[in-house]
Amino acid sequence: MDLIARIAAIVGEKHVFVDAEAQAPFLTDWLGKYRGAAAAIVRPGSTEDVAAVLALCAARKIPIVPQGGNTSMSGGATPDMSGRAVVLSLTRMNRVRAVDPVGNTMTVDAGVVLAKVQEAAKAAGRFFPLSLGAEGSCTIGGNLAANAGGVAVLRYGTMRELTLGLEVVLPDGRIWDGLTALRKDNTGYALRDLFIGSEGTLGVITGAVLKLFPQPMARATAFVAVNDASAALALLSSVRARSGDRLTAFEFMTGDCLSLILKHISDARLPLGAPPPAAVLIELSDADDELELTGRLESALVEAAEADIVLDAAIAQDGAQSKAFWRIREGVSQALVREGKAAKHDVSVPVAAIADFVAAADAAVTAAAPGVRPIVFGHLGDGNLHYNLLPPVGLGDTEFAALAPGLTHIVHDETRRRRGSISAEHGIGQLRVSEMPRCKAPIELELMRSLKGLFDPDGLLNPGKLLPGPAEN
Ligand code: FAD
Ligand code: 2HG
Ligand code: ZN
Repeated sequence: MDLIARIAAIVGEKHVFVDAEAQAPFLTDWLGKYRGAAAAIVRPGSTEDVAAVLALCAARKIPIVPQGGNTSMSGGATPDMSGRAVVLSLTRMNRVRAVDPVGNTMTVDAGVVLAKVQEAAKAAGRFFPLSLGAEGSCTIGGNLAANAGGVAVLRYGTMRELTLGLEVVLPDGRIWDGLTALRKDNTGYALRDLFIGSEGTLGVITGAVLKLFPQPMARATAFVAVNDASAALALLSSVRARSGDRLTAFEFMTGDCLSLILKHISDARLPLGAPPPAAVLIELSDADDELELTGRLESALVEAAEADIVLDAAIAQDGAQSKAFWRIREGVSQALVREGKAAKHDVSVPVAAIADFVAAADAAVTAAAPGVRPIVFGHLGDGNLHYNLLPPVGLGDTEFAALAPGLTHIVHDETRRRRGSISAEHGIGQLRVSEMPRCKAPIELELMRSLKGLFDPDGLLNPGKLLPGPAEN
């Protein structure tokens, strides 16, 4: 029997897509930067289906590209153009398996959409804190494979810190049942943490045990105008001193970023009139009552204004206003896509070095490419900036594409100079794979390759992603 017929016998014929129209949405990425081809798109309905498909493909040396919501910002879920790969889309596996309100855990299939997990936690009187712009379509499996961050890392940590157990199918089809809900387990190497952030290169995640938290009863949100990243950094210290770990989000946007949002996102409104030089979106959350929390935020902002750190500020008066503030921040990625083809960077540096990084990177990229437009925003409280570069006005996509690798080197060199990382949360995927030999120590690459060889000796899982081939060293 041929491969497609055998896979259809496992998952059901209607869950195998071979015609071009049905395949199309799975073969390009959210940014529209990459295109690929596949032998089939396969939608398994259970862990056993995944195991059987992987065993079959391993025997025939067929590459597998795991895919969740396909919202990767690094081309991580798009196959290459060879047409040999099977794209394994996990979105049919979308059950919340169990909620344990005593242990504060939830066990889910990997294909559950993040927003559904948040809703299920809420329905159980609990809270699942991972939050990001793509939450209506990204999946828990993708969040795990990418070790997603988002806007609440400051308080709750990344996906790695929100996860207790995993179920994973290995490239040869064996199932590792690591679905434990233990808060403490010191029995050797942390396999769970190896799979988290492995970008689908070591195994296919099919289930997870997630941590739940108490529902925050109160929220206070402010949109604050500042002069630059340096003022934002001073404001971070000042708000933190007043609010401690109630500080949940601290999101930075430059004035150019705000202008771009106003240009492209029709329902976004700035609370303080014309775009300031830069702005910060701050959110506090707690079990306190709303008045007490708003009071804390207000005092911190008054103090900062007296110290000339803040230019102006608006505190949301109700849920609708808070949502409107967040709409501004959530519109950035879409606004960027509408403006043009940006060179995207997702760097992290020590928080204290962030203003210095922005100043140095801005100076270096504009010297190298006069007129280039840095659109800088991100999770400043985590030391993570999305340092996007738009082409100079009038320069075509092809001409800018030729400049982009040099600009990326500049941005990444400024990052490394500060002992930072070239990917804080979006992962390496195919976008940054050529940067790995420049930015990772040889010993790190050697260890990563050894691990890859151990889990996936034939290199069948998500080839071309994360790890450069030996020739690219
Ligand atoms: P996919 O895009 O389908 O896949 C991502 C990677 O995971 C690929 O390498 C894929 O092969 C692998 N993978 C997927 N499922 C599995 C599985 N079950 N087992 C093994 N490997 C798997 N990211 C952030 O961290 N923070 C943000 O704030 C953020 N904001 C975003 C905003 C927008 C508008 C968009 C479009 C994206 C954003 N992202 C953000 C990036 C992206 O949404 C996240 O990385 C998300 O975690 C990806 O989930 P997904 O299900 O879409 O995964
Ligand atoms: C965000 O923080 C996402 O909004 C997307 O991580 C960033 O589009 C980007 O560069
Ligand atoms: Zn982000």
